[in-house]
Amino acid sequence: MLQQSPRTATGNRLAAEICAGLTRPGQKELPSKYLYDEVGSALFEAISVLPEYGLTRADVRLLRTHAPEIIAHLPLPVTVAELGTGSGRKTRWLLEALARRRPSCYCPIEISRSALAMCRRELGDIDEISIVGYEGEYLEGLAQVAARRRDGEHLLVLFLGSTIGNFERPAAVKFLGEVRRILRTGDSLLLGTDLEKPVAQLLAAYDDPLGITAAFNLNLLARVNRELDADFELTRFRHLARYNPAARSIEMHLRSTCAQRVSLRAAGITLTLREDETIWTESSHKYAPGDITGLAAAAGFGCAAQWFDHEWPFAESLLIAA
Ligand code: AVI
Repeated sequence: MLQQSPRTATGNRLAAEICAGLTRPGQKELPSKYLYDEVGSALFEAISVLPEYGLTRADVRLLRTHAPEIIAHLPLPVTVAELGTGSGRKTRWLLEALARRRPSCYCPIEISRSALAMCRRELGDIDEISIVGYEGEYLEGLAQVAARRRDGEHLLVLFLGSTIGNFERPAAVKFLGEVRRILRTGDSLLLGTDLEKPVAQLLAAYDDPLGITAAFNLNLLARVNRELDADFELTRFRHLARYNPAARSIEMHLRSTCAQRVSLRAAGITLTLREDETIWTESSHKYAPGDITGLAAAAGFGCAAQWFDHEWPFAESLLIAA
């Protein structure tokens, strides 16, 4: 079953957000959530198995090892809502541990239709778990899941893979605060967070020698070409990954190799770019373990338990709505 937002509303939002980012005075930006169309989702799957990018493997190791313990913390019955599923592969460990205790419903929420389809293919075979997918923005989907829950049913929200790192820090607090407002006291949030590590290791993870991350980044321009009838010439842009020490984040940019003009015909705008000017496409913030409990508290959650991966520093935190 798929709950869907109207196609035109989704397309209008994409056009409005892309135009706002590209016409902003100063640094041009594109929202990182639009990296994940069908091609982008497939490229992200490839990134997640690159030797240089340990983040997904760390997330999976923690969930595989601790899923029964995580589930044991939860009051049952529980409905699981996941914000952004990717392939859904790492969620299997949690759902299988849950299914062993009680039949439950799993609600993946995704703006990417292809990721939702991938997730259904990946997880559709788990007996005792029924899947109800939501195509749309995270908070809108979560509000729908919360509105449909039965009396006495607990909600577990999964926000894995350190997607929280793709929010600016104040926006991360605001976002988790909005999640909290949709929940009831005692509901849970399992938050995956990538931790700080040496800059050289981070740069290698976000600028891999095969160029998969570069293709992932450039595909955003290809997507704008496809969806907004734009004429970005991809060979005139280079992937750039750099560490921002003040923000403790890795930034991805697309650097224009020459002065150029680009039209987004379906949006009715034309841009000019200077040589070496960049379009900022993503930030990936890294956290210290102590930051996570502070972030949780500021958003209205207490921390019930944390699990750490030491091979690729990464944390899984079970937060409870206070
Ligand atoms: C999804 N997100 C947590 C990834 C990250 O590491 O920030 C996206 C990504 N960008 C480049 N490589 C992977």
